[in-house]
Amino acid sequence: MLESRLAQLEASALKRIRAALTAEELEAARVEALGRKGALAQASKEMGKLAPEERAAAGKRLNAAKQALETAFEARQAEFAEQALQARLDAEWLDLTLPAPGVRPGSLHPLTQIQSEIEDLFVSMGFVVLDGPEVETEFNNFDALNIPSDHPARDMQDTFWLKDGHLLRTHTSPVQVRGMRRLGPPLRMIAPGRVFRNEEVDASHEHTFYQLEGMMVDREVSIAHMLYFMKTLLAGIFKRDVTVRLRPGYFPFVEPGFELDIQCLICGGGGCPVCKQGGWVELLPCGLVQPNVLRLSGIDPEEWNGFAFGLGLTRLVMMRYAIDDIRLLQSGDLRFLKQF
Ligand code: FA5
Repeated sequence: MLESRLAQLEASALKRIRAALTAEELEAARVEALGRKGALAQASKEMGKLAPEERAAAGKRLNAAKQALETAFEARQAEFAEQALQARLDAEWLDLTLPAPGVRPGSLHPLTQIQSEIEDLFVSMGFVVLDGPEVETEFNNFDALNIPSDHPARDMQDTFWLKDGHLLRTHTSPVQVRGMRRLGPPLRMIAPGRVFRNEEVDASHEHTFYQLEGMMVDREVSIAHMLYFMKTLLAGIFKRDVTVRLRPGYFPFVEPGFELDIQCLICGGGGCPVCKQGGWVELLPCGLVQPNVLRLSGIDPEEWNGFAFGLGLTRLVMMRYAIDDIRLLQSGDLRFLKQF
């Protein structure tokens, strides 16, 4: 009797195992038939009540049923694993023939590009490229440039003062002073660098921007020399005719002093926020070096004279690439930088 029950039990458990559609259903079928309190365990307990001669045959039948169910269970489990693997392979399919996205090459910042072009140009004309500290002494930034402490010209450049009396240089002109003292005359130097001013930021004014100082000291330097180098500079950068105007300018360290303005290349001179609607952009102040400036750096103005200019490098970059807001240049915005 137990044997025929085992046969029935095996048949119905096999049916359930084979019909299981999910791992949960399969596990439930397994527990019911093969679990510790399952049907087979129950039947096994009943064996104790059988007569010894029946017990051997029933034991064999029980083992056979157990074997058959375990095999069916493992087979169904393997089918589920195979299905899961197939589903994953379908979902995670990769097309290895697609072209790779590629490495996007980096590029130099437009300021760095123009700076090195100007450096190459001036080096080819016998100039040296000098560097100076961004934290300067008051003496180098002002006094040595003929701007004494009570001089109103100091107010022209709003200064970031540091606690110990030093300052963040407001222009690259202190590098002239360092160059004259270190190298002496004759001297041809340029000095590109970052400068700082405590002023209101707008489309054409930054608190942190770049200038490029130029200076030549020799025995007979004239305004003609100065104009020659400045024209060569602009021709080298713009590679086409640009309209400039020269007007008198006041800087205590040059005499006479000039402002060289460029007709705004953003609006073509019609007026825009960059040129403050005036059509012209201040770009390249310059002049012949004030004798006092030479003297303060140990050069005899009876024997030597020179010219100097202070190019607004950031503004030059804006003009060359028609960038209509100076703030873009230091924004770190990749959408902007990717264009160069
Ligand atoms: C000076 O800084 C003088 N040291 C230049 C000089 C050197 C004159 C040698 C004579 C001889 P100025 O303050 O004008 O001058 O600045 C020079 C240039 O820097 C300006 O023409 C302008 O192009 C640029 N500039 C000035 N302020 C800013 C600013 N806030 N943001 C961006 N560019 C500026």
